Amino acid sequence: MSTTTTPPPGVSEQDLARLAEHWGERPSLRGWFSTVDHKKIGRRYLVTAGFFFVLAGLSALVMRTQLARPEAGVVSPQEYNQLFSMHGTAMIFLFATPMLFGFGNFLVPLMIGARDMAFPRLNAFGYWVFLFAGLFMWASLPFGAAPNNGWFAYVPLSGEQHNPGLHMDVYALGLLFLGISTTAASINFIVTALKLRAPGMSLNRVPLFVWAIVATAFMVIFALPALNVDNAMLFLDRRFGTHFFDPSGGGNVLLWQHLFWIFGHPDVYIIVMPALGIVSAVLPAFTRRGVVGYPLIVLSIVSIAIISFGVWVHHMFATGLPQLSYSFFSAASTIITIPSGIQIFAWLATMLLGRLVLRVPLLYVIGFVVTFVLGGFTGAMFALTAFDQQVTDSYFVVAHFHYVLIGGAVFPMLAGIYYWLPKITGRMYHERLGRWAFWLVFAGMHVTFFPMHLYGLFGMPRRVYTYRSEPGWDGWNLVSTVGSYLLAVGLLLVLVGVVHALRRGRPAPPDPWEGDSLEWATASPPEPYNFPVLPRVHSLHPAWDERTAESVRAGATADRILSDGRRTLVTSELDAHPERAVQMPESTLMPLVLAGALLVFFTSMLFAWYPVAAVAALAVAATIAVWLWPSRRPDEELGVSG
Ligand code: HEM
Ligand SMILES: [Cu+2]
Repeated sequence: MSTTTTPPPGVSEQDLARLAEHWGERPSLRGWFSTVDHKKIGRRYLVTAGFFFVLAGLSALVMRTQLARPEAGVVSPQEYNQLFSMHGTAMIFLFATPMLFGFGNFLVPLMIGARDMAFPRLNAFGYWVFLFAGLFMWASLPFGAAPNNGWFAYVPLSGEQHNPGLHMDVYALGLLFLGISTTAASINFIVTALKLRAPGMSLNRVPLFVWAIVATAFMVIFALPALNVDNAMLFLDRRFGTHFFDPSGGGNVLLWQHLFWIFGHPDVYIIVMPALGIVSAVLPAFTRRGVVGYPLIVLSIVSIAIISFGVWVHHMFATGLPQLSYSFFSAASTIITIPSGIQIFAWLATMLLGRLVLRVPLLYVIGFVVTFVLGGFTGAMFALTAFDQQVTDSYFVVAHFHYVLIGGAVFPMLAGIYYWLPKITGRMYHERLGRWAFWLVFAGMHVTFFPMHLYGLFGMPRRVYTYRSEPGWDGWNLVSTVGSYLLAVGLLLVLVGVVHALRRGRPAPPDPWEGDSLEWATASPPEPYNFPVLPRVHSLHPAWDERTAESVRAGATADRILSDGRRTLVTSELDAHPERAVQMPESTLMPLVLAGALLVFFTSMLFAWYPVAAVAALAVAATIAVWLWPSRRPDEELGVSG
């Protein structure tokens, strides 16, 4: 039963018709390109990031095929360098973060009971920039011009002298371009979660997933500038003869590494944190109880966000920095395991105290706990500098971070995909197909990456395109490769499951799981306006709360003003007290045009067509001016009766 057919009492048919008229879009080509609906944009983020994941995964399969046997010749060393660099760069920047932001885009407004993100046009703009920047980077691979110096692009190897050609220009410009998108999305998440929460959703009633997204957004705002500055300096060094990283000109090589890891370490948490938020969101539905220790989890989210900025040097223990700094960063790296541990224990307690419903999303959550704890364990070993210096740049490291990233991000994402698929598509998935996929993914992951610990300890270095036959290396490498194919088949089955659901899936009811947060109080898929009346929140689990349901029945915030246009409610930051209604922007092509102008700018910078770049820069400025030109009537801020 969907909320369209029967309006909740207190809302008239006319109200619904008015809402549909203001928020709905006629399906047309222009409408497709100009939409600012957070649900459509969120879906596009998920699909596009999934597409980049497939490309990065195929790169990994080629690498694993090359490494199956010693002295193989599937790819050349130059090709191998580009493959692992694009694989790592794309997995981190074009898949993990955008995928999680896709979940955030779709879910944050629904979970907080709003009608859209705070800045819908900025949201659309962020998506187009992400798409264009991703294509910009991937397009270099078929031309043999892809980044080729690893995902962290250390100088001097990425400098002009050692690395002529376009490879590292693609890296620097691509990441600068992409950074615009990530920054825009982060600002949007912060403002949305602070200002658009449903009345009554005070800070202690904000869903853990939303907390996680907001903490992540803050981390992005503080961490990303370091990476942007780094890449801008790299590009200037390479193209315009500056010496930021060149010691012969007074520059400093380690400066790259410091700035990179000031960004890069928090980035690990930027990836894992929202994924942990997914776990906290999924668990209540499959344990039939709220997550244990809400305040402790919030505290741990906030402290991880802060401490993660104090540990970057643990990526540089082999650089010969002062001994004392090693001790400090080693200690900080150990301390950060505490808040992570708190969350794990809270989830375990939730599962122990709850009544488990063993569906596919919960399987992935269990797979996540097992895998992530193993990855955390090898990570704690690195915090010992002596051990770190032994295994640095060996396959042990590759094993460790795939346990963390696949265990800590990919498994939760898969849990999230199965959990929210009914909400996003309006269709249920096939349970048995989902289970098969899970077991293949889980087994494939461990068969691929567990042996890497071993041949890493036996001394096999990472980033080598081939190796001599050596006892302990040959056999285990073959095992890894077989595992990676197993994993690929499992992931393919996930995709088959999604397509099957879209084609054949049973229509989903509004709340198939009895979830506890507000997205389940909407239709599946939600109407363009999300909620017929904005709900009033009375507890941490509004969808389980009779009072919230009652408030919807009573038309709690069915203030005429809220259905009189494209409007949503602004509330106060701390206790979510209604302040006013605001007019939300209509669909527009502006975001696409601006992103397109930026694409022209970055492409012409890449090929050194500076006059074209100058014209594109003017076009960017003009578009922004048009975008910001005041056009809305001054009555856009409307008072509402509390
Ligand atoms: C889906 C299955 C995956 C397979 C089979 C795989 C395989 C590999 C292999 C073989 C390497 C080592 C290349 C080398 O050092 O010679 C590698 C590196 C890497 N992978 Fe993966 N990977 C997978 C998924 C992921 C995911 C999901 C992420 C991140 C979210 C990721 C991030 C990285 C990074 C950052 C590197 C390091 C690249 C560098 O050295 O610069 N991988 N992967
Ligand atoms: Cu780190």
